[in-house]
Amino acid sequence: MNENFYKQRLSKLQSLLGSTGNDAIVVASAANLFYFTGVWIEAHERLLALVVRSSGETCLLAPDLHRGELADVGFDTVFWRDGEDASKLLAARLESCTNVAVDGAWSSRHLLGLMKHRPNVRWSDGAPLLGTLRQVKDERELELIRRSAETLNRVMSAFAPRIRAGRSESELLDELLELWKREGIRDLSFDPTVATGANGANPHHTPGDSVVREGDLIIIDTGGVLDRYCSDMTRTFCVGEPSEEQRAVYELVKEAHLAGIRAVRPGATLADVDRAARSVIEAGGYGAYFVHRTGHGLGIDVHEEPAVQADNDELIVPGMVFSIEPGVYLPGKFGVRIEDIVIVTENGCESVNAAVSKELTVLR
Ligand SMILES: [Mn+2]
Repeated sequence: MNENFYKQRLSKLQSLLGSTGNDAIVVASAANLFYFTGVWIEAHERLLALVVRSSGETCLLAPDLHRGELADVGFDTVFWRDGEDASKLLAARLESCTNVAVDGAWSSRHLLGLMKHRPNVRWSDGAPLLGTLRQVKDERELELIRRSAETLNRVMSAFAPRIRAGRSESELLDELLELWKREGIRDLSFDPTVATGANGANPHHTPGDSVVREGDLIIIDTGGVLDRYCSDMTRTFCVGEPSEEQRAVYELVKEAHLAGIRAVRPGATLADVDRAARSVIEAGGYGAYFVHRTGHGLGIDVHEEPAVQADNDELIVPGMVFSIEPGVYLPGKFGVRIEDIVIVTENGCESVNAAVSKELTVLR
């Protein structure tokens, strides 16, 4: 905790607590705790939480078995042992608090225990507070996100030539996982999507026994975790010659993706970006088949704030990081999705996955 950026994050959180009328917040997810402490702990069912009060006081409540990992963390820490009522110890740290925000990712059983000990507190969802902080990245985070993306760019480039007719989705998945391992990456952002032919019409298809056939479009969506920061990219390839419809839909999604990227600049809203991408697909007559938001924030979590969607009127600011990933999904036929992660700059954005081509690639 000797490093300045952790202190800066904490003091930003304190002032957000003040400006939103909260006396304290309970921070609890592994990702949120990492953001404020630099230590990654999966506490599973045990209670691990950081209390931050608007007055500036902080206290970490942690299972005793994590004592070693937390030795240098620099917070006032209360360790508890199995058999103790950890929520009672936590409640003691919320003495005289009236309004308390709670990490949205905290387990409800811990919250329910805490509520029992503090019946007069008004509780609220702390996810918007934490999301607001984390959605604007500092230079150090941006560098980690770029490096994580460069690893993914190499993996995707090495993987594409291995896609051929006759290979099954699960065989291809194994090769993809092997390429990640070769880069030294063991944690993935999520289970990869390898979806060939009609399976591509399911945005989150799980790879199975389906075999790639000549004339299939195949969607590959993958990402890894490097130094705790995620990457995420989707490309759609064609195995053999595409049909007229496949080509037309591919070009439409590519245009939508590029229109989304062009719409990203400080001062525009996230809804503007969604509209820019969606209107291209609507104008092409496929609006009903673009069934999800245009994108999501990315950082320590693969899905975080901000959501790039129609109802998000929040202004875009430099340092935000999110995906632009329009798609068209035609049931029984095929799907197309193209996704890059972009970093918002002073006058537009930088795509961290631009090194991997978005032109329709025909694999043979
Ligand atoms: Mn994504």
